[in-house]
Amino acid sequence: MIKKKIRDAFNEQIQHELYSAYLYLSMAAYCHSIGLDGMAQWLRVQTMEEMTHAMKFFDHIIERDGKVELLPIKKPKITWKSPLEGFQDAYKHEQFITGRINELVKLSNAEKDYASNSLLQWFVDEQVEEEASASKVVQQLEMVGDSGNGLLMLDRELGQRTFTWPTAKEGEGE
Ligand code: OFO
Repeated sequence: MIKKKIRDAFNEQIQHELYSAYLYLSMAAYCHSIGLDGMAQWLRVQTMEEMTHAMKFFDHIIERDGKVELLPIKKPKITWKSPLEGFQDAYKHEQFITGRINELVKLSNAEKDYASNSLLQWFVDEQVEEEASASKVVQQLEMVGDSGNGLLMLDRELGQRTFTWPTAKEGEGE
């Protein structure tokens, strides 16, 4: 059975991951509103990924006989000055999430919870990718600057991103 301390921290992490989904979905709506449907597609895929992150914590709590308690999710920002500002916010947010994951690793070590630790190792690796992909888009947007053509080309490229549901094994957080 999962310890209360870890369970409470994982319930909070579900809230953070769902907030991530909310933030990306809000950015997707913003990108649609300014005609950048490719960026919106990238962000919609990211929203789905965040849902799978939340579900990994959800499943872990349930499998270890813990109680899932869904916490309120705050309203995300709904508009940005530019896509660049939006992706800069996303990058900052991913750095915040990395910090949360690191705190969870520390907690699971202190509590000698090896099962949680194993789950968290997946997130440690995932956060490297999460930060890298947000930062890459920030860099590309900085390069494009005010060029409308450049922005349209980047929009087309980001629009290629697709979402695939994790396999049963990944979905179980193993
Ligand atoms: Fe769940 O990794 Fe992004 O926020």
